[in-house]
Amino acid sequence: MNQNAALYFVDRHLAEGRGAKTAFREADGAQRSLTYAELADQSARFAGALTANGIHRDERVAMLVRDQLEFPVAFWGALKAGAVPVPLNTLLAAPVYEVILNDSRASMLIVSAQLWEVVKPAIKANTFLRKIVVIGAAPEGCTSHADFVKDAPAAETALADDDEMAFWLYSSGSTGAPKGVRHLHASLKATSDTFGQQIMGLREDDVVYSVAKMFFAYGLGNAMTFPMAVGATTIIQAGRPTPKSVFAIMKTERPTVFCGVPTLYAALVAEQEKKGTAPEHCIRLCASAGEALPREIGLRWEKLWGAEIVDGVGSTEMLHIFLSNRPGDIAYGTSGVAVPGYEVRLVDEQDNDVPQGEVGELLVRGPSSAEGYWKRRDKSQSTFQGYWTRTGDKYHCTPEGRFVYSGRTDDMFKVSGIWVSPFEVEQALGEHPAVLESAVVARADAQDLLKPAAFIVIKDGQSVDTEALKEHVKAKIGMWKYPRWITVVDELPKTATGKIQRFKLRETGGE
Ligand code: 3SK
Repeated sequence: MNQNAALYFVDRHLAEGRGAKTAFREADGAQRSLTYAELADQSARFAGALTANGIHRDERVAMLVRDQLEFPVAFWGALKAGAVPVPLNTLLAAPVYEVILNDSRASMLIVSAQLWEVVKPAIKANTFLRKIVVIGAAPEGCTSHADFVKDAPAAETALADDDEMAFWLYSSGSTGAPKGVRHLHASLKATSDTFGQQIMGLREDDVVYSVAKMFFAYGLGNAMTFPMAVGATTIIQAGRPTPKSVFAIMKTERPTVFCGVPTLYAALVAEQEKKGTAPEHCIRLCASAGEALPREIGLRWEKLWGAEIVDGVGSTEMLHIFLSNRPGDIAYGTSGVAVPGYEVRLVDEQDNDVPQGEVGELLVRGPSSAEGYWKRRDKSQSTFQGYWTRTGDKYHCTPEGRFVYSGRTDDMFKVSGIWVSPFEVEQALGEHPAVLESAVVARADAQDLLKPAAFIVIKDGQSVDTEALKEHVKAKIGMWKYPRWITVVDELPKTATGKIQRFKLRETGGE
C-alpha cells in the first residue's frame, strides 16, 4: 500500500461505512466532537486552504496546537496537501520556539489562541513564516482558523509514497538543542499495526484517553493514529491532566483504554489510596511509557483499578513503543520484550553484544525508524546506524528474556569504581512510603569523588527523616549507592514526555 497515510487513517473510514462514528470528543473546553466524515471533510478543506494560501508540498507547517479538534484537522490536512506538519510541544518558552521555527523554516504557523502570547516574541524576527493562523480570535496580522478554511475548496489528497517524508517531531532529549526528527508516511501505519494492534489490541468499540498530548510521539500514537486505525473514539483534553481532572474524565467519558505516564500513575494511586474506595471507571487496559514504571506503582494500580498497565519503552526517533510488556503477560519493573516487527540488541562500548545479564546500550531495528535529524548529519550518523537505531538507554536482560531499564548511557556513574544507575537508587527511594517520586544525580564530594545526590517529592500530608531514608536505601540496594545528600523539592524538572531532566538538577545543586 504505497500511499499518503491520510487515506488509510481518515478517508478509508468513509468507504468502510464509519463516517458517522465519533472520532474525537473534547473532554474540556467547548466539549465539541468530530465524526470521521467531518474530519475527512475538514482536513480536505484545510489542505485546500494551504494550497490557496501558497503553502505547497514539503513546506513545513508548525503546529502549536493544544489537544483540541483542530489538531487532527490541521495534521491530516497538512498531510493531504503534501505539506509537512511539525507538531510542537505546547509547554516550551519563546526562546525555544524561536530556535525551532527558524531551524524548521516553517512557512506557516497554526497556534491555539491560548498559546499566542507565549509564541509571539518568537516570531518577531522570523523571516520564513508567511502565514499565521490562530485557532480562536485572530490578533492583528494573523488569520483566524475559521476564516482560513471558510471558503476553501476540499483538496484532492496529494500523492505520497510510503517512504516519503510525512511529518517532523522535535526531540528535546534530556539535554541539548532541539532536533527535528523526520518521519515517513509508512511509519504511522507501522506503529499502529504493531504496538496499537498487536500489543494493545485496540478495537473499534474502544474509547481511548491519553494524558500524553498529541504533540508527543507517545500521544500521537495513543490518541490519534492507533484509535483512528480501527475506527475507535478518542477523548481529548486540552488542559493539564491532574488527578482531579483525570478522575472526572474516567467517570464521565467512560474511556476503555487509558494511556498514562509513571508520574501520573503514581499520583493517581496515592490519591485513590487516600480516598480508601474503589475508583469509578470502565478501563480494560492501560499503557505507560516516557520512563520506566516502578514495579510498586504497577502492582498498586492493578489492585485498585483491576486493569493491567502495559509498560513499554519507545522513542521519538522510533515514533512509538518497540519494547513492551503484553496484556496477560506483565512483569512490572521490566520493559518486557521486543514488540512484534522490532528487534533489539544490547551492546558494549565496542558494539559487541553483551553476555546475558550484563548491562549494555539498547539498539533497536524496526519499520518506524526516522529518516534522520534535519540538518544534523553527525548526530544522524551516530544515532541511525544502518538498520539499527541507538537509543542511549542502558538495559539488561533477565534469564526469562525480559529487558530491565538501567538508566541512560549518560546518567550512569561510578561510585568506588562500581557503576550506579540513578534509576536503581530512585526505585529504592520510591519504595519508602513517604516518597512520591525522586531523581538521583552524581555529585562530587569534598574529595571530588562522585556520590549519589537525591531530589525527592514527598506525598501529600507526609514528612520524612532524611537520615532514615538514607538507611532505607542502604538496606535496599547496598551501602555505596545510598544518596549522600537528599533535597526535598515540590516537583522534579521533566521533559514534555515525562523524562526527568537530570541535567537541570546537576546544575541546581542542593543540600
Ligand atoms: O519515552 C517513551 O517511552 C516514548 C514512547 C513512545 C513514543 C515516544 C516516546 C519518547
